[in-house]
Amino acid sequence: MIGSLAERLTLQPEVSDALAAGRPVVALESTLISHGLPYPANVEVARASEAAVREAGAVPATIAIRDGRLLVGLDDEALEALATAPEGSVLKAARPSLSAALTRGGWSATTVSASMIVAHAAGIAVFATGGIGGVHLGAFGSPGALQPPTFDISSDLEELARTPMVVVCAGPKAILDVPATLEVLETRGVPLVAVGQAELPGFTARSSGIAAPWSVPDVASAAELAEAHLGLGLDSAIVICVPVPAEDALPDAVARRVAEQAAREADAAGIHGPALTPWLLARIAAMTDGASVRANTALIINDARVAGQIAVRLARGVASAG
Ligand code: PSU
Ligand code: MN
Repeated sequence: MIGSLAERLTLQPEVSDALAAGRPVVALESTLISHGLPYPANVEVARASEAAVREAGAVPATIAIRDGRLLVGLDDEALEALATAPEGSVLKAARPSLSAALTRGGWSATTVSASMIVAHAAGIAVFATGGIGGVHLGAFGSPGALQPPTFDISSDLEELARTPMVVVCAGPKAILDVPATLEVLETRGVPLVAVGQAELPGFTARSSGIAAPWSVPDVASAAELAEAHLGLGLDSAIVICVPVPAEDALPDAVARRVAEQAAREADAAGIHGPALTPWLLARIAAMTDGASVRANTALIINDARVAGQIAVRLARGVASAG
């Protein structure tokens, strides 16, 4: 027996103490550190996200994989190691690559899907990321159908459908086919709710131009809905979408234009598979002269803060929190 998920877990003492005492904990992913953002923005955002969770009154637990162990909570040295690892040395681990990540040794970063698996195994119910993965443009064929469909649909969507958790993000990443992503989430029974606006947040932009399936006025109502959802025991996640802070947002039209252009370039360059999302994010950073990195950084920290606030409310019991 090589080891179940539970046997592979290594929790930081602060995290296990908080969980044992029923205090609020927020899981954070690590692929955005290793594959999503350039250095030093990546390590700054990792530290600032942890600080934002703490300010809200919760304990942060950044998740990653090292030498066959599922790490729940990273110290500063580990964050730095992940952020500065030579290109290509950190595996991007998702549900389908989890066993490979554990057997190869060394560092792997966890995507939304792998982070949710590990967080759930550790007993953590609230998780923050930047933008969830979803249906890539062209997954169901391109308009005019000159290209065959790629079927590139992130394993994040499957995970959201099968793991009970509160997932806080700034919407599906703008590089995706967002309407198709919403359709898959609906089919798979995953509620998605926008906070403070009727429109679905657009990742690095305030709005995606699409109505959110559901919306609530504020974080308190989001926590109430999340508590109700988890209470039902449906085994699916609920996705809480908070818009990027206005001062760091890309204009909606700019975000959409660069996302579409980057997707066309990736297609022409033959970029596929797990490399696609990091390639698109890096290309958009270059196309916007770093403005997308500022927006991405701001939205990740904001998501961590809101996840902290939700975790605090859930730990108290929303009803008694008033
Ligand atoms: N959010 C960000 N930056 C990222 C990601 C999310 O702001 O880099 C990562 C997450 O780890 C997510 C992954 O799970 O991108 C999706 O990759 P793919 O499309 O290959 O499933
Ligand atoms: Mn993919």
